[in-house]
Amino acid sequence: MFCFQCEQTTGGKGCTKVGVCGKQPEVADKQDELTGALVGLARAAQGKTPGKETDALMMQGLFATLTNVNFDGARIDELKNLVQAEKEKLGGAADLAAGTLWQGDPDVVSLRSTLLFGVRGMAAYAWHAFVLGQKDDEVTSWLYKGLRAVGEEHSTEEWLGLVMEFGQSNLKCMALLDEANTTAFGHPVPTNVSTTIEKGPFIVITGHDLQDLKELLEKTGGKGINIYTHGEMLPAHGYPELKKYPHLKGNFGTAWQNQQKEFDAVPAPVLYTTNCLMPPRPSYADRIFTTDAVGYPGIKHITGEHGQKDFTPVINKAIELGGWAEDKKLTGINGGSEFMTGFARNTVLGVAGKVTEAVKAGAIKHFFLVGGCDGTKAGRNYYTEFVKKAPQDTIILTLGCGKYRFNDLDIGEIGGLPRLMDMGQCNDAYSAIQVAVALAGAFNCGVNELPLTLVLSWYEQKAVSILLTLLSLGIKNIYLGPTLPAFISPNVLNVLVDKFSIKPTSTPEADMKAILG
Ligand code: FSO
Ligand code: SF4
Repeated sequence: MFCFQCEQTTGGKGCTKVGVCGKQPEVADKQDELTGALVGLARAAQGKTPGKETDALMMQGLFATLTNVNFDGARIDELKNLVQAEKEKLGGAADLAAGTLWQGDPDVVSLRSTLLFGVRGMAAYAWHAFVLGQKDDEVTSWLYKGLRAVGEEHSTEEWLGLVMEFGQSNLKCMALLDEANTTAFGHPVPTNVSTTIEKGPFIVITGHDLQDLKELLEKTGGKGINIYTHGEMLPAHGYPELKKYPHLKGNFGTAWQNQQKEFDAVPAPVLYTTNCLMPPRPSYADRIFTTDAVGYPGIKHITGEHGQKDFTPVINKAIELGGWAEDKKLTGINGGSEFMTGFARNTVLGVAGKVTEAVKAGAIKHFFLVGGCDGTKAGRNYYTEFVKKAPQDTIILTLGCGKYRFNDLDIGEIGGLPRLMDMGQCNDAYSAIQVAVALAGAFNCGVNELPLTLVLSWYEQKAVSILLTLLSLGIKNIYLGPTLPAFISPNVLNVLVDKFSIKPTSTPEADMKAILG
């Protein structure tokens, strides 16, 4: 096996024996074969208009190769067979030999991998929009185009051009998902989310799929079962069409990397709708369920398309386990008992006048977007410390699961505006971009001239796709941590530093000083 697509990769170089994530070598090899088959499908589709089912298969196939999504070799094989059958229907083409993905000149491997991982991330977002009935042909066709490009030779300039073009395509994809989410569930509104679990049966739902949450809420209504979000599902509480369900009670636990500790000894089932799934411990393996792109050998999988899923096994498990006998007070990482969410673009732009006035009056000196993914490395305390050290006249925008490092801290307000605003899931980087563009408009300057610094944490391929979008927008001086991607070769890094002044995070003190002077 060879895999270096995520931040925790072995030795900062690549997993070759087994994944740090728990991925077994035969599953890694099968995922490479699936990728090769998807390249074949993309080739077969060239010059044709693939149908909706082919598009869905393309998205699902890519989604299943993301970090911490699918560890089930049988499911990966099944997907590969479906992809190959679909390819034949389109007239056939050669698959890309799996081994060639990671071979060749280090800079070419680096650029090819960057594009591939970005496309994987975008496919996940495209899929979430797709299940809500939204599709953008430009975005979908870029999945095919990107995969064809992965299987071809290009000059360095061409690769860089493709990567930037991809970034623009992913911007459209995030816009599409934003449209899909807000059309289906309304615009998020600021919402306080409790960390206390009420007594009685409950279900924990994790991942990013808001439609799965809605269907689960519908199917559990009036049954005396409460629903708690976990991880990237937390922002669901801000959406009017989800928060209206009285049994959507609060949030359980924190970010994905704490699940093996947090799910132990909990008298409730957990439903995984997307990443990040860690190998389940025997102490709780019998009460977790996967659905959609997620899979793990031996773990019960809820099948069926959205709208037709049968959650009965999860519901029965919740009733059987019964929950806690008394309300259980849990807290965030810093001991806080509430998380605030719902500061997506509509809410923030709704107070844009107030924000610009506060900047002009000197009450707000700087904005930080401290966002992205969480992970296991001890160095990720950087983000907690950074937020704690941010001066009182600064605003922190956040998104993604990295926020659990600090989202239970009370860091106060500026003129009635909370200093910490959670914009949502990682894909809601779209909201942050919209806010930055609006602020730049209000101040009649470019985004790079704003008193705004992006301090990002990355972990897996969705974060890669977002980073490429930010770069394609010409955003400079991004601080990136906790370590730089293993798939970025020294020469490619030089290009990124030259063109975009990307900076690896150092210490919160030094970075804060460099930013604020
Ligand atoms: Fe996190 Fe996992 Fe959003 Fe990722 S739960 S790490 S980029 O899949 O999704 O921030
Ligand atoms: Fe290693 Fe990350 Fe790949 Fe898992 S996804 S095998 S941890 S690089």
